Amino acid sequence: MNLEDWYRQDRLPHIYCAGCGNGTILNCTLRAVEELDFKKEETTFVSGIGCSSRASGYTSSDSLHTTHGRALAFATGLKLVKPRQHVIVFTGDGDCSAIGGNHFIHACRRNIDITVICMNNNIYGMTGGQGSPCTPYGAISTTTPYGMQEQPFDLCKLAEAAGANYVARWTSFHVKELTEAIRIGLETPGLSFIEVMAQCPTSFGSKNKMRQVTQMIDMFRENAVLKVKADRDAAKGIQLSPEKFVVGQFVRRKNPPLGVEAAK
Ligand SMILES: Cc1ncc(C[n+]2csc(CCOP(=O)(O)OP(=O)(O)O)c2C)c(N)n1
Ligand code: SF4
Repeated sequence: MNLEDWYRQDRLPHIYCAGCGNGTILNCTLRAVEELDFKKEETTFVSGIGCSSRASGYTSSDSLHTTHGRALAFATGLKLVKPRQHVIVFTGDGDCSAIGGNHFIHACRRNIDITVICMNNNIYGMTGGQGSPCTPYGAISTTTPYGMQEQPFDLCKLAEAAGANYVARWTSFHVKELTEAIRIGLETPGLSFIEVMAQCPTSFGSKNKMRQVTQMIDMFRENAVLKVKADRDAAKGIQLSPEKFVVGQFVRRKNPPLGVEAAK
């Protein structure tokens, strides 16, 4: 199997807007799956509803395109019934942390052996750009025309605190690091959570002075701070400025997972 074989060709062309970050993230995921030499019949992609969640429909193995916010519930059921199956979830920041927020914390607490890839574009992209629990403070969305007045979730801190065995954050700019993180996530027993900051030029960039795709990519490149540097700065008492965010691996541990077949 090569990378192209993992795409469901008869579903192309895809629905994504020109310059959307989701395609890059799907490609990094399929590359990681291909590098690990997974077999189609042993791999299932699961997703909820949203632009991000459409990704599962473009894969050539079995996939479940479920209901909004419920991907992790479907994925948990699947993994418990078929513990040998590689179960990979595509979700959006709204799908994962708003309507699906409770499933998210409990999937992490259970440490169910699945890999969750959250395409965080800071808003509800599919429905026209409403604010989500991940909309940055002050950002414009259709439901926050004067700027978001609530603080956003840090999804990685949430996943780590709730019990996930592997947690990392990258962006759609960091394709090599992202592919590597997904590969490590797939190899780590227990819940692996990979948050990917993704550009949505249509519903987010256009309202936040980043009409051009390149402006969003530049923003990722300039504002992403490697975890080692952030830790070094924190030790010196230097605070991260509000527009910056940390990327890298936050946790990789061996807490007992759920859904891993017991050794006979
Ligand atoms: C139960 C239910 N409520 C609301 C919707 C409408 N809806 C579809 S996608 C979506 C938001 C998707 O946002 P996100 O998960 O962040 O994904 P994105 O489109 O940004 O990738 C909403 C509210 C729905 N399909 N089902
Ligand atoms: S609305 Fe945004 S997230 Fe959805 S396909 Fe278009 S650019 Fe991508």
